[in-house]
Amino acid sequence: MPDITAQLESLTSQRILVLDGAMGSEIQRFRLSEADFRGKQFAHHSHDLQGNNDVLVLTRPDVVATIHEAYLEAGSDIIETNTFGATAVAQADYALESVVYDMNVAAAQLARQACEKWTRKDPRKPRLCAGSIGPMNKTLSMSPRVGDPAYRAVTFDQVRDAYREQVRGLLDGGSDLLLAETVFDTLNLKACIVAMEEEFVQRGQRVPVMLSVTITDKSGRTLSGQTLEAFWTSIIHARPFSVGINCALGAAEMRPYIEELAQLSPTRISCYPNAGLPNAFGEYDETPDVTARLLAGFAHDHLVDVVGGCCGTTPAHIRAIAKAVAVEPARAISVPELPFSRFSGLEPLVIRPESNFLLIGERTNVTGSKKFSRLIQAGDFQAAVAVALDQVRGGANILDVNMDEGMLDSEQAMTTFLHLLATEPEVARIPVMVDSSKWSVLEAGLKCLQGKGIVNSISLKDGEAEFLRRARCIQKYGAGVVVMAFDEAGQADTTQRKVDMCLRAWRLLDSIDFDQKDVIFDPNILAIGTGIEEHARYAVDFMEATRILKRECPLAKVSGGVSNLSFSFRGNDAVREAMNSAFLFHAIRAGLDMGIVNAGQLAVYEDISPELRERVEDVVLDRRPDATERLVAFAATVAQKGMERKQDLAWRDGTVEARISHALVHGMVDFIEADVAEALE
Ligand code: THG
Repeated sequence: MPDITAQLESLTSQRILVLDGAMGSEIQRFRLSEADFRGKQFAHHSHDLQGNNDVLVLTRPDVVATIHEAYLEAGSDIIETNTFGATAVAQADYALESVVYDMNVAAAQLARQACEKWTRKDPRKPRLCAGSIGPMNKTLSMSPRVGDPAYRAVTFDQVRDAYREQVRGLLDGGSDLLLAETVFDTLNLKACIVAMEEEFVQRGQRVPVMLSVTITDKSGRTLSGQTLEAFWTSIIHARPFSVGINCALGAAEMRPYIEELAQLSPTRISCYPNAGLPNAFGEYDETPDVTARLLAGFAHDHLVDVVGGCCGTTPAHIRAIAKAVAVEPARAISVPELPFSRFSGLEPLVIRPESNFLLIGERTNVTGSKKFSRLIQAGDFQAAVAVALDQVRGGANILDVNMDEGMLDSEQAMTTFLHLLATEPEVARIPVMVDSSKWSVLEAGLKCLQGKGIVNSISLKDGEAEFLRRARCIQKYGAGVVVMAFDEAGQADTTQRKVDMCLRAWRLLDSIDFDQKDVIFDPNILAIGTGIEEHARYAVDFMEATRILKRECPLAKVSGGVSNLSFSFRGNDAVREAMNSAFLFHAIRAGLDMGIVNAGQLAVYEDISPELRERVEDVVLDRRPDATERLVAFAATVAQKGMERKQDLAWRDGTVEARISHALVHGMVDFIEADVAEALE
């Protein structure tokens, strides 16, 4: 078996490669009848088969072979198998689930034979066959029922299993590579990536993978709402040979998106547009020379490595494209992989060295909010989504979701809630952190996220083998991971134990090639001010551990559950907020990148009154033995209410500069328009 990856790398370093064009419209030219589609094999099948193009590899292989021939003759380097809809999910419409594997094997054999014939003719131009994997007619991120947004027509496991069967057939039939295309719902693609990965592991062999998304319109988003960069962030863990765009738009409209992708992705870039935008009759009439000129322009500007055609393109288009790109140089661009952690919801979240501290909204947690818990237990998921929205409007950059409650079916609650969140665009923008102490709940959550989320958490509590098993699984879903400083003996409390446990986990993750940028350490924020002497150094030790971990593992991030710190002052929000905020002030300086907080309810450090601040910092920084006593005594004199809750409008008396500055620091939008208007005068 030749190494196809090496072959593709070498070919694309020499020239632009050409895919084939549309299959469907070529099939239409044959004006096949119901009897043609049925053939002998399905003469008495229960369902009409006309229009089921995928079945033709079994019933009219001559037609499919003729089309492959035409594209190879026109100059395609890579042709696609006729398997766009050959999955059990899509074939259910025709009651042909039982022959899906055979379809994929037969289709791959047909394409492979045609390729081998043309490679023999001219060995200097090797031809390769790509197993085509379509998006399916059922989608994991959107509900087909208007009145039931949490409903899904299909489960992640069904999609994954259907793709697994297709992938197995395509590989058994001899596909040189796999091409998952026309992706409009990233979660379907993520299920496909899991299927590919599992099949590769079972076979002990991988083939190159090409991934191609569809940008539906000028919004620059997928149908399921992701921006291009969010899409890319969600699937890059597949380590594809190429990432690209096909369908929906013509080359002219696709250009800005190809430019964006070519700047972003260290992979090769593919592009196979439709023959322009459809006319009033839904037909494509961009001529071969126009498509070819546009694609040659992309090649000229070093934007693409692989080009071809989608809907409306013909062998004449491919011939023109092949001719036009033959005179362009290979792209020969290598985009560096930047050392930034990246996560995504519908939009990307990139953590750069200069990024601000990130807020992870804590209130969508049944153990962390009485209100949220009450809503979930009552089944009022809509109102629970409003809690999420509150966190986002309060500044949350990531949303922590936890359903660990004895009375709940936590897997189901997690699934329903995440399905609903996906339909609230203001919330779905940001990445989700799935929070649970049960692995099955974490995995249920991963199966709902089309973006790149974060698992909260894994640890060495159940030993190294279990830790690695979970880490590998997270890798397959392409999520980040919070690693808690916890081992077989229990929770780390001292600086040394926190660092040791995190570094032990780090080495294990490294042994399985876990992306370092996807690792988030949590060295345990534990309650201080409890009156117990051993607890006095908890905050200081957390900060010290943070400093060391950031030094030892510069690509990793550090996070923590900030509100834990002030548990012993429950009931006195003013003191809790002051403690949390003073802690954050110092922990961020020690390198803390993000924290689970009540977004929208954080006190501003500078606003804490000097007496309170001094007493709070005495406790946080463990500055004197009687620190807790003094804070407890002082706490009794401060209002029990948190700061943000009472509207203090004294700041409105300041100058316009001071007012705008106050609004920016506190994230208040109420007066900003009037203040800005005044400032502009
Ligand atoms: N590390 C990681 N994950 C975590 C934690 C951590 N997840 C859970 C928790 N700790 C972080 N989340 C919260 C959420 C809420 C509160 C504390 C931590 C909290 N809630 C109020 C209370 O209990 O007093 C509830 C108030 C209400 O009901 O309105 O303090 O450390 N990786």
